[in-house]
Amino acid sequence: MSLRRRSEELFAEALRHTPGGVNSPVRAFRAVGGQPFFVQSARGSRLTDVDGNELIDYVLTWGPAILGHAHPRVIEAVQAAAARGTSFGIPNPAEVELAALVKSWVPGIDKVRFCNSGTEACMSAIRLARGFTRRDRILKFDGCYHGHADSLLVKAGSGALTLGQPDSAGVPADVAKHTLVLPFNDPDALVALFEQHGPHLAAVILELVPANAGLYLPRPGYLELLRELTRAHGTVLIADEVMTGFRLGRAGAQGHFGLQPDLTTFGKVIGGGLPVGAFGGRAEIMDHLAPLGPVYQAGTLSGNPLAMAAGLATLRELESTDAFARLEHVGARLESGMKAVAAAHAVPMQFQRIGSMFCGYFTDRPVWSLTDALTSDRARFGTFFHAMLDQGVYLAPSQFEAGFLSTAHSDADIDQTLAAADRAFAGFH
Ligand code: HOZ
Repeated sequence: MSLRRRSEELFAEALRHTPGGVNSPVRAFRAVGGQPFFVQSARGSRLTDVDGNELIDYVLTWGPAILGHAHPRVIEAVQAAAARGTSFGIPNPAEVELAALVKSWVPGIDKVRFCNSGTEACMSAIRLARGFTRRDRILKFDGCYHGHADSLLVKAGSGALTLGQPDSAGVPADVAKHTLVLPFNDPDALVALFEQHGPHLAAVILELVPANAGLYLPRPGYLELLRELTRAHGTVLIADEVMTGFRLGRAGAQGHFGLQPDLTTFGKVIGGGLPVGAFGGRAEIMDHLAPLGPVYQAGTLSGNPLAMAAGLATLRELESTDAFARLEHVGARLESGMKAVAAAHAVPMQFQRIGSMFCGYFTDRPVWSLTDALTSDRARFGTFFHAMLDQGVYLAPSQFEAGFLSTAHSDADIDQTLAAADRAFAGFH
C-alpha cells in the first residue's frame, strides 16, 4: 500500500478545485515527476506529512524558516501579536521597530518600506527606480527570478525555468520590450550593453547570488564592475536579497561581497515565515515614494502586525545567538560530505554552496551561469530527488531551486542525509 495515500487523495481533490492542484507552480513536482505530498505539521528541521511520514526539510518553506519550523520565540511573538489584533491598516509600533532593525543591519539603507511578498518588493523597486530616473529600460540576468511581476517575467528562473516558461504568456510585448537581459558573469557583455543603453537604463536588478537556476556565485570583480557602470550612468542598482537577505549574514549577500546597492529588496527571512516583503535604500530614492513623492505603492496588509512580530522575533534570535556560525558549520558539513559521497560513486556533480544555501548540479562542468546550469542531467536529478524523498529527505523538487539549511538542522540530520545520498548514488549504477 502507498505510504502517501492521504496525500494522494488530497491531491486528487485539489486538482478539482485549484489549477494544477497547487497555489504556486514549483510545488507541483512537474520537473521530477510524481505528486506533491501534503504537510500536516512542521517543527525544527522536520516536516510531518498527512500520512505520518517524517522528512528532513531542505526547502524550509523556500527559505524563510532559517530558525527551523515553528521556532518557540517566533510562535510566541505571533500569538502575542494576534491576541492584540490581526491587522489594523494604520501604523503599529512593530513596523518602526523592524524598519530600524533592518537599517541597523544593512548599511546603506536609510529608509525601508514593507509590503507582502518578494514579488511586490521587486515590482515596487523597479517602479521606484523608473520614477526616480525618469527612464523606462531595465536590465536583468537570464535565470534570475525576481517574482512574477510583468516586467520581470522575462528569461526568468525558478518555476518559470523549471516549467519551461521563462517568458510568460500574458506579459504584453510592449511591457517586455523594456526589459533587457544578459547572461550572468559576462563582463564584456555588460560593458557592451552599458555602452549602448547606459543613459536609458533606469535600473539593473540582480540576485547577487543567483539562486533560481540552482545556485552559482558571482565571479571575482563582476559585482564591482556592475557597481562602477551603474554609478557612472546614473542607473539604480537593485540587489534582490529576497533569498539571501538576513541569511548570508546580517547584511546578506551585499555584506558578504562588500557591495553597496542603491536599493535592496527583501522577503522570506524578514517575515519569519509570514508573508512579508520589503524594499529599502538611499533616502534620496526612497523619498520618491507616495505620500512624499510621485511613485505610488500601497497595500492593505503592508506592515501587518503578525508579520512584523514574526520578522522581529526571527532577526532578534539571529542577533542574539551564534546562528550564522551554526549555519556555516552545517553547510560546510553537508558540502564536504556530499562531495565525498559523489566522488566515492564517481557521480559527476558540482556541489555549490554559500553559507546555508546550496545546490548539487549533475554535471561535470563548473557552473557560473544559466548556460552552465542547463548542462546538468535533470533526469538524474529526478531520480536522486525521489530516492532521497523515499528515505525521508525532502529537497526542492527542481534542479533549478536552491536548498536551505536552518539553525535547527543538526549534525545527525546531515549524517542521515549523507547516508541517504550514498544509497541514492549507489542506485545509479
Ligand atoms: N520564491 C521561490 C523561488 N525560488 C519559490 C516559491 C514559489 O514560487 O512558490
